[in-house]
Amino acid sequence: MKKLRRSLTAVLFLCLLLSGCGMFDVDVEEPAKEEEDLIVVGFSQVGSESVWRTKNTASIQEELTQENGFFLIFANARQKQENQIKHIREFISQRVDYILFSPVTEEGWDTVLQEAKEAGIPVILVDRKVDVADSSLYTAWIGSDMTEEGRQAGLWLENYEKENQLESQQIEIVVLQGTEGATSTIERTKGFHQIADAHENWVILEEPYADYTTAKGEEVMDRLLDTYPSIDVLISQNDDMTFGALQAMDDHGIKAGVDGDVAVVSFDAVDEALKLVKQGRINVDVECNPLQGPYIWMTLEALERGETVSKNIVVKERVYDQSFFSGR
Ligand code: GZL
Ligand code: ZN
Repeated sequence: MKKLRRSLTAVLFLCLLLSGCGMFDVDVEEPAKEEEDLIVVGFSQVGSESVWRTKNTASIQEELTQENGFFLIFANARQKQENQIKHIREFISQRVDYILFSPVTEEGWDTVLQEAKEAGIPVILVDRKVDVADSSLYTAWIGSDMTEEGRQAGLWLENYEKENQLESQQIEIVVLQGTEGATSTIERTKGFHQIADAHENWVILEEPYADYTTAKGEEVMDRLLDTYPSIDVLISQNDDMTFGALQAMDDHGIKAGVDGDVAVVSFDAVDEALKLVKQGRINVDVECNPLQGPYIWMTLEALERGETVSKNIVVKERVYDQSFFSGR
């Protein structure tokens, strides 16, 4: 019945248009699907703390469009869990078809996700994960293997140590961690330590949190530079914090990057950071792919067809080191 109504609407729309403006060669926009035909998705996003997050939001908004059959209700949580819990409760009262959210941190979701389950609304996690007792509280998680990202940073440092014959020297490392309790922070730290802990000459001086923002990255890196006179390596868990840390190093008259005083390892690999890799200000950038929109679209379409989807859907990504630009 719905399909019949839609095609009648389209024909009527076309007639009105052509009769109104004659037989011009206009490309007739298909009228957006009737509101009630659309799949309503409530999306609570972490915030807009980083370039990566902005790209992630854009990727999802570009796929969950009315043309693709969706009505997207977007909410920005400004990096606060209480805002996300409020969003989810609003989505439940609006009786959306799906709840999509990237949990700012992993703990504290059991109650509100139980409410979504009792309301019969499937929950899709994107990017970050939740630590809940009952994994049936969400249908699927779509994101990156961030433990592997952390390992890649460690493997690059192993190679750097070999290439510069540093195996017998003490390598002093500082780590700018992202938001405390976030999956990306937990897993990147875990992955890096899986490699670092095998090297007793790698000394991790301090691993403070800097919340994935440029301002915090600069502030924390400034304090680290004031505290530790001989930092050899910075591991920074996203490019936005790296931008701030580079500013702090400039202020301290310290050369960052290739042939510098401090080697810089970053994560996300956003365009602005890749330019700095090319310039040698950042030695290596471990990509975290923000383009999760298509994966989410495909997952929702499969669920709409009544198909089961895998619990964990991992997106593809790579590492951008100096060889990427020198073609070696
Ligand atoms: C990674 C994502 C992280 C990014 C940061 O999947 O959770 O959060 O690395 C963002 O830029 O703030
Ligand atoms: Zn200082």
